[in-house]
Amino acid sequence: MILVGLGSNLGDRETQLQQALQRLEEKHDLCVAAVSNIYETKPVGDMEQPDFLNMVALLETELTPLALLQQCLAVETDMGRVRTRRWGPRVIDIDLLVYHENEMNTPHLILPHPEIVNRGFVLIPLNDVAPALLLARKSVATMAAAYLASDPESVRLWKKISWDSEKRSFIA
Ligand code: PH2
Ligand code: MG
Ligand code: MG
Repeated sequence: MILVGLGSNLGDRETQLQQALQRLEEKHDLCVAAVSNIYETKPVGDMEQPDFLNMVALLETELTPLALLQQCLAVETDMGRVRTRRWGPRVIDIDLLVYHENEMNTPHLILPHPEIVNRGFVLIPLNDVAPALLLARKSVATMAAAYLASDPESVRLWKKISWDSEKRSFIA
């Protein structure tokens, strides 16, 4: 299972999420197998910025983890992302969360992403596509339920979608 998390809080957020997936599919031997619903989420870390739309996508690809990471960063740059302050607002952020059973810890990439378990804006959408996935010996479903119980406000369902693999777009 290969999973990426997407986030946007500047401009036309939904279109940018969709464009990011379209551009990932265009770039290389890669396809979007499934998507979570879209959630509107309160900013974490730096509160002085607009609310995000967040989602998670399940990918199929033969790219290595580092090659896939490069593709994600290239799409961010192509879409006009400018890195100003850490955790600041962005048109698109694409984070590699999980790459099969791969565990690695390098300066550029840590797998599985170490912050998944702390972030409602990742756990809740992840629960749509991979509820049984185990991270730190707990299932995503268990962690997502615990997160919602402790903080029901910060992540809310924004739009129910699935992925149309022929049109390469969201269907509501
Ligand atoms: N991304 C961050 C920092 N804070 N908050 C929300 N709600 N959603 C994000 O995607 C997000 C964030 C750094 O990547
Ligand atoms: Mg991020
Ligand atoms: Mg990122």
